[in-house]
Amino acid sequence: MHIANAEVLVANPGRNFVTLRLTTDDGFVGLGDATLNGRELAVAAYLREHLTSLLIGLDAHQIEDTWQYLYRGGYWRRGPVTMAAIAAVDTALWDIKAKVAKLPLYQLLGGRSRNGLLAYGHASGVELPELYESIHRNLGQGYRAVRVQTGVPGLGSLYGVAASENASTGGGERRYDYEPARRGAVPLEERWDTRAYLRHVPTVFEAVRNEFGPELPLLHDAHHRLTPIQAAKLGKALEPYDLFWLEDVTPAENQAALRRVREHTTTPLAIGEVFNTLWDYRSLFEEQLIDYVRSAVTHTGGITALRRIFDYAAIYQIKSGVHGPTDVSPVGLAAAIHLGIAIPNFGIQEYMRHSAETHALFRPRYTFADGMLNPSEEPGLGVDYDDEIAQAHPYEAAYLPVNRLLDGTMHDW
Ligand code: EZ4
Ligand code: CO
Repeated sequence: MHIANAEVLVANPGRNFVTLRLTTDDGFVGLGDATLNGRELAVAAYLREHLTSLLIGLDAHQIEDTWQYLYRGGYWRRGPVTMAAIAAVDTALWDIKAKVAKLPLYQLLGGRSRNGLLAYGHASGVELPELYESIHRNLGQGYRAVRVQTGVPGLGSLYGVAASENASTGGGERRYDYEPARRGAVPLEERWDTRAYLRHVPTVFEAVRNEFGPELPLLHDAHHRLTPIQAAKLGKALEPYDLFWLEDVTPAENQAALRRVREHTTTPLAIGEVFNTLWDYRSLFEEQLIDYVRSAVTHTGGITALRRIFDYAAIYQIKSGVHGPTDVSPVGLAAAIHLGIAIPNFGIQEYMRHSAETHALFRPRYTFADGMLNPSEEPGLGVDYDDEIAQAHPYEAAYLPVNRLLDGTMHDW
């Protein structure tokens, strides 16, 4: 069984997605997600110009060897573009192998380890009443865990907070997901003041705990914006509100920063949505500096590579917390759900829910009920790609926002 065709598909059913479709000489089709938000065409070009020709004629069963061939063989290793491209190939080959075996993909990963994946939703509000309403809406949709992002007095539109009308997805529901992301040639600019944020956030979590009680798992994302000592201070200040996790407190390229944070707080830490390989986690794991791994299948070299990361994490009692924003396509999310149901150290899965147009294009068969995600029971990933629908939604340039301090200095986003 050899790879006979490799197609790179780009479409914008509400936001941009890059999908790789591999077809074997005996007619099996596999899909992989290669979406890198705001840099989509770089991965599409990497695949089209440099990988598709290498794939034709390879034995589609040789997933590990193909992974090594693309990773070692490229000479230039790691990085989000390379690893998203490799992820798409790897995921598509797992999809094919599972279809050949006539099994849902998770069965090839060792079978089911739990009844479903606990998922967390996104709640946000500029002010408390809106935030409460947003949390109630999540609970009404069945979520049993909620990420809480808040506006900060004195600052305008902020990361993670559905403040603008164009973040609305109909039915009056305001949803933060940059869906649509700011379309056009340049990104939106936001303003940031860490002192104001650090003063305000603990008051919001106190209010939310008083309103919703002690049990509901609450998460928060600081989006790489703090210095080590600021992160330590926030973690400590949030301890009374018993967070499930605090995410991306510092830009973790500097893994040593997490030592300082850990010295000061028992608030659990989650990191890794911008990481691409196991090597990015090495000291975070070995020194037990984090509690949850945020990597997505899509940005970390696929199922093969992410499973290896989770196995390494498991020996330090570190769990999965896979990135699941709407810029990971239903193909990438389906892969995460198959992996998450099988691994021993599952923690939680982010689930933001895609738009109706996105569902029409990919027809994902994973399910979400009572706050839990479950993989499809059909052979493979349980996701399709409808070319006609894709043609009706061509690529449109769109960018994530950038972030500046009040004096105009560029800051982390
Ligand atoms: O910034 O998905 O935890 N989730 C996040 C997301 C990411 C975007 C990047 O494409 O931080 O909002
Ligand atoms: Co995040």
